[in-house]
Amino acid sequence: MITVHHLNRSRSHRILWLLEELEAPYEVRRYERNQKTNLAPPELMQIHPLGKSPVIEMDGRVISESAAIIEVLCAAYGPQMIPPAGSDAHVQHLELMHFAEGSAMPPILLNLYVGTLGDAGAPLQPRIEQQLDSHFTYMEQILRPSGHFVLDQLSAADIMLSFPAEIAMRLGRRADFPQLADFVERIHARPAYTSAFEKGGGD
Ligand SMILES: N[C@@H](CCC(=O)N[C@@H](CS)C(=O)NCC(=O)O)C(=O)O
Repeated sequence: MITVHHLNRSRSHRILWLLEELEAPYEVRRYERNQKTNLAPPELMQIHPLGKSPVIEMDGRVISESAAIIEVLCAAYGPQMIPPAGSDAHVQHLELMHFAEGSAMPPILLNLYVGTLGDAGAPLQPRIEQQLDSHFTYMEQILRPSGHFVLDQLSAADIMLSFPAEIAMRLGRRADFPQLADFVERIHARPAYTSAFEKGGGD
């Protein structure tokens, strides 16, 4: 049995969504963000020293980092979600699995944190805006006519990139990035996405 340590309004939705797509057996332990600080509760530190989510327990291992968790779950339950090793698509897929957290998320987080500084953060804002634009534009441009990032069907990269794409929409960038907006609409319409949302507590 897989246990998903799920924090509300977090990247761990990716994991619930994947598990629902793969119809894999799992249980969810839910954690709520502190209403004032928005941080994870200290109980998550008892599962993993970073105290963040997602974390899963599987086959006696505690596994963190959404991309790593997704790779492990696809290897066990959904090899069709990752292009065959040795293909061009596999290399592109690998890049995007890393791009999602390693490149797309840093400007999003900087925007969040620097935004709390008010005028003190103003000198950094142009660079942050430029980086947000550059990463969202890249995502917009590489979306395929099928509405997926790599294959013409759902892949693990689509699941990893769903989080920054949703944030682009929350930042009000729908009109600037219409392909990304369609992507977000389409994933939200998937039954597995909706049931993952409910399993996660609907928040
Ligand atoms: N790179 C990690 C990021 C994990 C992460 O930062 N999770 C956030 C939720 S989206 C978290 O747990 N934040 C709560 C906190 O930092 O207290 C991943 O992809 O899993």
